[in-house]
Order: sequence, then structure tokens, then C-alpha cells
Amino acid sequence: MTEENILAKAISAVNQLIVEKKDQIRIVALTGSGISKGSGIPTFRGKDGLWKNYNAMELATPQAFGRDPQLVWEWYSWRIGIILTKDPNPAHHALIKLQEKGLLEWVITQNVDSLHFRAGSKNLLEVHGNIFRTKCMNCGKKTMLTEAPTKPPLCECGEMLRPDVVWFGESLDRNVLMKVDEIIRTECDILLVIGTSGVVYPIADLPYLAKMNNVVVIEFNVDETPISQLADFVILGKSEEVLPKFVEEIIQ
Ligand code: BJW
Ligand code: ZN
Repeated sequence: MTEENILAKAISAVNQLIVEKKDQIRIVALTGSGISKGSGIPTFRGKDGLWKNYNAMELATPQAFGRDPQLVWEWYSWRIGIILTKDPNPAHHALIKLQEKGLLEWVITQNVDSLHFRAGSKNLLEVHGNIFRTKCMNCGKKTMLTEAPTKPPLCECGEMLRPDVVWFGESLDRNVLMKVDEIIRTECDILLVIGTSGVVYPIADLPYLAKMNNVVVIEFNVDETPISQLADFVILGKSEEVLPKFVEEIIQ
């Protein structure tokens, strides 16, 4: 089947559900770094991914920060600098159109780049944190950055601040995890899985949880992933190109 046919089939399945449920359809988007690729922000894995040139374990773990906070901050400052020059792309905006039509219940994002927020997403869960937020290692105070720090920033209490993101080996916020679990089990008819490799747990479990709860799973990615095997539809293509087409056909 061609990509156009798969897209058409997914659109027709969603429209049929909308008719059956009399517009009470609840769509949830689960996004990863691929949705921001079209904005010019690198993904993590793959040939142009961040982990191609940087070792995840030397940068995205609490141990790495403990060993060399200067190095870790340099990496985050570099990324903040890139993100500050980028804007939400048509995929982020397509989700806003779904939201405005009352069809999109939640956006669950693994991204830390704030692009969903900047696009105008309302019910947004940033499950891996936010690169612009810092957290004090001592008093826990959280602060927002407006520019890339040139050296490791300090809290008013004198202790070093860290990026308020979730590193490998750290638990995601318990309340957020309980919320995403509840959303998938009780507030979701259709899950759009957009631009994630689906290999980082516990979030990688969500499409499986969705399937167990009879949710229709539609994947948008440039490549197949482990999620493709369970997805009802796999739409291959750049999310910034394909998602707007999909949404246009759903909301008309
Ligand atoms: C496009 C596109 C375009 C490109 N259009 N698509 C169970 C089993 C095995 C391991 C574990 C497990 N439970 C926990 C673990 C350990 C670990 C883990 O999952 N490891 C695996 C890698 C094996 N998980 C954790 O440590 C988590 N904590 C936890 O579970 O605590 C309890 C615990 C601890 C220890 C042991 C056991 C339990 C925390 C995970 C935190 C992840 N943090 C990061 C960094 C965040 C901060 C930062 O940004 O610096 O989060 S890592 C990185 O990966 C980042 C992302 O959010 C996350 C997911 O990546 P994502 O978004 O999917 O990006 P990519 O690059 O992987 O994929 C991009 C996709 O886009 C690709 O598919 C492309 O094809 C596609 N694409 N262009 C559409 N234009
Ligand atoms: Zn402090």
C-alpha cells in the first residue's frame, strides 16, 4: 500500500470514529524529538542525532553532572542557544488546530524544548522536564532561564542549579506518571505517536498500554520503530508535512 493510501485509510478510520462517537472523540498526542526536527532541532538517536557526537552517559545522567557540571552545562547551554533561534513548525501548529476543534484532549511530550507550549498547546505534559527550567540541588527552588547560561548558574542559596530535565536513571515525576497512565486508560480513544523512537522507558510503554485499552494507535515517523508493530496505522513521512494533511482531513 502506498503512503497516500495508508494516510487516507487512517483519516477514514478516524472520521468514522468521530461519526460513531458523535464528535465526542478524544485524541491524545504522544510526541518525541522527531516532531521538532522540522524546526531545526536535532533528535537524539539516528544518523544526525545528538548521541552520534555525544555520549548520553557522559551528559544525561546525574552521575555525569556530579562528575563534571561544567561540561554538562556547556552541552545544555549549546542546546538552549539552538532552541532559542527556532520556532514551532507546522506539526506543532497542526496539533493546535485539533485542540481548537475540541478533538485533542492532551499532548504528552518527551521534549524539553517548549515548542508545544510556544505553539499554544494547553493540556500539555512535559514528562522529561523543560530545558529552560532549572532546579536547585540544595533548596529545590525552580527558576526559568531566558538565555543560555555562560557558566553553571547558581541559586540564591549559593548552591549550583541543574537543568530541570529527567536524566537516565532518574524517576519521572510520580504524579505526572500517574496522570499519563490515567489519560491513556480513561481519556483517550485515539493516540497519535509522533516522532519518537519508542525506546526510552517508561514512556515507551504508553502505546502498549493504549492498545490494551482498545485505543486506536496511529504512528507518524520517518522510519518504522518498535511501536510500528502494534500501531493500527503507521504513516511514514516527516511529521511537519504529514500531520497538517492528516489534521486538515479530520477537522473539515
Ligand atoms: C521524525 C522526523 C520527522 C526524525 N518527523 N519523525 C525498562 C527497560 C529498559 C530500560 C529501562 C526500563 N525502565 C527504565 C530504563 C532505563 C532508561 C531507559 O529507558 N533506557 C533505554 C534507552 C534502554 N530509562 C530511564 O532511565 C528513565 N527513568 C526511569 O525509568 O526511572 C526508573 C528507573 C531507573 C533506572 C532503572 C530502572 C528504572 C528516565 C529516562 C529519561 C530520558 N531522558 C532523555 C533526556 C532528557 C533531557 C534532555 O533533553 O537532555 O529524554 S534521553 C532522550 O530520549 C530524551 C528524549 O525525551 C528521550 C526519547 O527520545 P525521542 O524523543 O524518542 O528521540 P529519538 O532521537 O530517540 O527519536 C526520534 C524519532 O523521530 C526517530 O524515531 C526518528 O525516526 C523520528 N524522526 N525526524 C517525524 N521530521
Ligand atoms: Zn537553592
